[in-house]
Amino acid sequence: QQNRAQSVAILGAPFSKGQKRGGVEHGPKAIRDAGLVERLANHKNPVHDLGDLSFPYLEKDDSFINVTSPRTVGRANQVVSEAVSKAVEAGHTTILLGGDHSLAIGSVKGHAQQRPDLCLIWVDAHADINTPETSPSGNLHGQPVAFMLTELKDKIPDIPGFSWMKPFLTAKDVVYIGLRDVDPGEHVILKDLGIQSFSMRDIDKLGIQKVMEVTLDHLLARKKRPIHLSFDIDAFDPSLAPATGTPVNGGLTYREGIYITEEIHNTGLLSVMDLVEVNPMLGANPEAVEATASLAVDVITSSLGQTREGALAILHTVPNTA
Ligand code: HAR
Ligand code: MN
Ligand code: MN
Ligand code: MN
Repeated sequence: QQNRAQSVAILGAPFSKGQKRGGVEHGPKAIRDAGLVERLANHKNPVHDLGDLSFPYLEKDDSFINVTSPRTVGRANQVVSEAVSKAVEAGHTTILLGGDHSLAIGSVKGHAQQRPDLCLIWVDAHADINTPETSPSGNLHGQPVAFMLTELKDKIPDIPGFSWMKPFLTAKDVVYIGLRDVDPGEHVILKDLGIQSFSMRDIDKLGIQKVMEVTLDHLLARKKRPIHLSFDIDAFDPSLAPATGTPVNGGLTYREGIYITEEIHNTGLLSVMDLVEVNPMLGANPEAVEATASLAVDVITSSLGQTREGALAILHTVPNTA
């Protein structure tokens, strides 16, 4: 157990071109407005909000095969990759606020540049492991993991905008939690590569405690190494996280979600975290949006050590009355 206390960096990534619905680019603002920085005020180490990244606007970006906005997504991810790499190099535990989940390509890549031995925990209703050929939608937010894996190298055509990107992760370094909407091509890939994954059914059957035990054992038993947590808010049940682009019924409860992040915090190995797919334009009303953004804040603060037992022992004894 490594409990080296680290400073925290927050990076906003207001980006939506990995999918076709507007609004997810306002995710970083919604999460900040829900009080992220204030909620981290008691954090034992300095918290640096590095503001929002800016992404170049590309005027011409035709689809490639059926992949939408390849150059725009590729370029944005290059920006993300450099920013995450720099923040990790500076010694920060880094939090990337999305934006859509295509941003994980750059985030995990930038992280791996500094920590090539990292492992990846992907919490999501979706596996996001379509290749451009298997993708039913052409949306890159449904494909980021496929771009990372060395085993899928020959299955990924040369997409414009991605020449800077070479696969860098192997299937045994990845665990999925929360899956319940997996496309046929994705199912074959998960099975062929033997990727450790826990669907909602597995959580029902085993319980979240066992799921986390096996997850951390699978990734860390041989060697302690940095964790990249890529958390898609749609992993939660839509009753808790309605303001998101592709909600799927039967998701994580609040307690399951927070247990996942508490267990990850307790390893002392969390190094980079993405919190993606909060879309403040998709809630039925302001309360729905606020609930989703506030849940995102809870997930982040819990990953950084906020506990349900009572936080940060400032008082070591109960004060006596005078
Ligand atoms: N699997 C579908 C596709 O490839 C839907 C993906 C939805 N993705 C996200 N990220 N919201 O998890 O298009
Ligand atoms: Mn600093
Ligand atoms: Mn996702
Ligand atoms: Mn998802």
